[in-house]
Amino acid sequence: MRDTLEAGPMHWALFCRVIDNYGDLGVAWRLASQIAASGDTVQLWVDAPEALAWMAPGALEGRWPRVQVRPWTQPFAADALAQGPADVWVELFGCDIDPEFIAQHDRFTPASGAKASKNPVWVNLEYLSAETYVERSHGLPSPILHGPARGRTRHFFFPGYTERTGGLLREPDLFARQAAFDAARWRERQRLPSGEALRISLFCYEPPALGAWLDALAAGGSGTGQPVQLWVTHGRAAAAVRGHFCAENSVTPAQNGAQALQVSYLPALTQTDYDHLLWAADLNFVRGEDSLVRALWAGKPFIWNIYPQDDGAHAAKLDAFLDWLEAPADLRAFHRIWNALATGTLPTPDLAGWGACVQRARARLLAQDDLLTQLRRFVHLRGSEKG
Ligand code: TRH
Repeated sequence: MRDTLEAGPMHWALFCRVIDNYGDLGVAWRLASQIAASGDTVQLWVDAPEALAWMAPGALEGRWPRVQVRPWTQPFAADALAQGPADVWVELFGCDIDPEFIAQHDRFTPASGAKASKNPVWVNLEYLSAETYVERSHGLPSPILHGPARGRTRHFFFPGYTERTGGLLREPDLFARQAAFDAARWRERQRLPSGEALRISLFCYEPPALGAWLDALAAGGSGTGQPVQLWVTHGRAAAAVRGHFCAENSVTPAQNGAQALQVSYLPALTQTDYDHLLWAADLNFVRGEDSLVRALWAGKPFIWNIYPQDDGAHAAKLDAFLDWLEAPADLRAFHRIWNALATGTLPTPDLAGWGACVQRARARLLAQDDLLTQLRRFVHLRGSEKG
């Protein structure tokens, strides 16, 4: 690899396969846009980029400086190296770089005098977890023994919550933007109701406890003595809430501000506005991976709907996260019921106590470098080892 510090901006190739939902693409886009904002160039290869149309308007049309989103098709694009070979290859979430991309790289002959990375740093960026294997596995090499990449080595890079992991994505201006954020104006722009209320954002799968929780809110049971404004995100969360209120025997929520629960259905927000939603609410319900991180940065009390895995592996993952969070007993109990790992009545939210817990966790995270800073350092180190 060329000396990245001396040679100026680097060129990155990111690979992402969308499994379902928005998290894979959401993380890929955050990483790509942060790399580009730092002055490097990025090619993001993704098999289903359509959701970027609302997540990051302009991204698909090439209106984002230094980021090129390319469809990851079969056969693979013949002109993958039109912008020159990449210095860094990143596979997101265990996907495999297209063999044709590697073959094109190996066939590439730089124009005379041009510097070309014959030996890019190859990173596999893994899923986020607070489990202990993450610290053990972060940074490990994995030599490739077969196929067109035989002889190369890729390295595992694990995001995480502790110093011995790769950290979390966090853009440099995040807290300055948060401090300048005007929640009342944002709510007005989104046409959300005004008035004093407990404001709750809801982004979830289909938690079995959802129906009983909605009915309790509609019956005046927020536990805080305040009426509730529930802001429901588009997609599965909206379908689940609508489905519940259409069902017989559910308590009808308010059509106006007079009742205990007012429900607002949101359009698909940009990633930036999704952050704003989390900053404007008093209590956030998040899911998956990326919105969890954003809820931590928002510093508000939150409940996490973990992505359920067929083998039940999500139970240990949730416990590890709650341990790291140092979650109090009632917050743990809420999580276990919300994630169908226990049954019973959901505890009344302790907004002050849960919020303080999140803020302490955020302070611990802020003592560590963000993911891109760490990834860059990692890439540079691997590059200098190659010489
Ligand atoms: O959509 P998710 O459930 O994604 C999940 C997880 O990432 C999980 O780990 C993965 O294995 C699985 O998909 C396949 O939740 P997540 O991770 O929070 O991603 C949602 C993204 O969508 C996030 O980047 C925020 C963004 N978003 C918006 O931009 N606008 C919106 O209106 C909403 C609701 C979300």
